[in-house]
Amino acid sequence: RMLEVELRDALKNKELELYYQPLISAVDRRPMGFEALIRWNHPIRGLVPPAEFIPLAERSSLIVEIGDWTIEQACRAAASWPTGMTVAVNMSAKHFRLSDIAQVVKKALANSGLESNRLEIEITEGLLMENPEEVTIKLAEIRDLGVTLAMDDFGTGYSSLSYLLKFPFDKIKIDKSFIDASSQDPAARDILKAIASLGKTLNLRITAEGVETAEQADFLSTIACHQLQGFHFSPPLDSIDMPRYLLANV
Ligand code: G
Ligand code: G
Ligand code: MN
Ligand code: NA
Repeated sequence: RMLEVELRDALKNKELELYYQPLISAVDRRPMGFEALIRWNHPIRGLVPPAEFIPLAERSSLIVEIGDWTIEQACRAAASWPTGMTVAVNMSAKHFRLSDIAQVVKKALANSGLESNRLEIEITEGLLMENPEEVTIKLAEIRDLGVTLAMDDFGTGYSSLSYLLKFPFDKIKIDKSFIDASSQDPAARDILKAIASLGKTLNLRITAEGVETAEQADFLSTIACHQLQGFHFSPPLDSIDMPRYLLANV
């Protein structure tokens, strides 16, 4: 309750911050872009993770304000990065439903001057479950702007495959549980191989999340994943470390 009240002022007090985690080319191991990951710098509690406050924001229309701010902020940041670097933004299902989301995206692109093909929107299955007609129209509107649509946490939901059939995704992000398991379990490696092959057939780009070891990275490169993301390469970076990373790696 307390936290929910404080969250209302967090935006105004500039306590929200976007961290950026590199998305690494599986081919040449250089950064291609970054995923924006929101954090709340609470004056007393310290860094509050999104898993704790996004659900609170989703209980009210606060998620719309936070979501609008996030897209705007991420586009402005990316416009200042070296040419070609992309930015991926996580989209709350509630925000998507409550707002004219294509309009929000269009405005953020215009305000920042970011080319639309440098923005990616990450969507989880939760968003796709209800009202598929409305969701399809909204996703198509975003994609028509030239923005990339990525399915996040792929493989964890009830019907990941049927969603690929119904909705116009460009990219899938394989959930980190598969990458974790691949270190021990040959069946997990077979599943990863099959997903990579599916991606090739369906013309979807593939990102592997939660890559923590060189062995995982090498395996994922071998099976032709496109992008790798995880602590093996870099944690999400704050506003101090991000410019340093860009200088050193881009
Ligand atoms: O960064 P971290 O691993 O703590 O993120 C945990 C979860 O919070 C992830 O599922 C991620 O998708 C979600 N998340 C991170 N940043 C944002 C954001 O800006 N908006 C929304 N809606 N979710 C986010
Ligand atoms: O949006 P999504 O649920 O994919 O959010 C990714 C989450 O995974 C973020 O909270 C990020 O901090 C976290 N993360 C990023 N890289 C790694 C990693 O290598 N290992 C683990 N365990 N978590 C990671
Ligand atoms: Mn994500
Ligand atoms: Na994910």
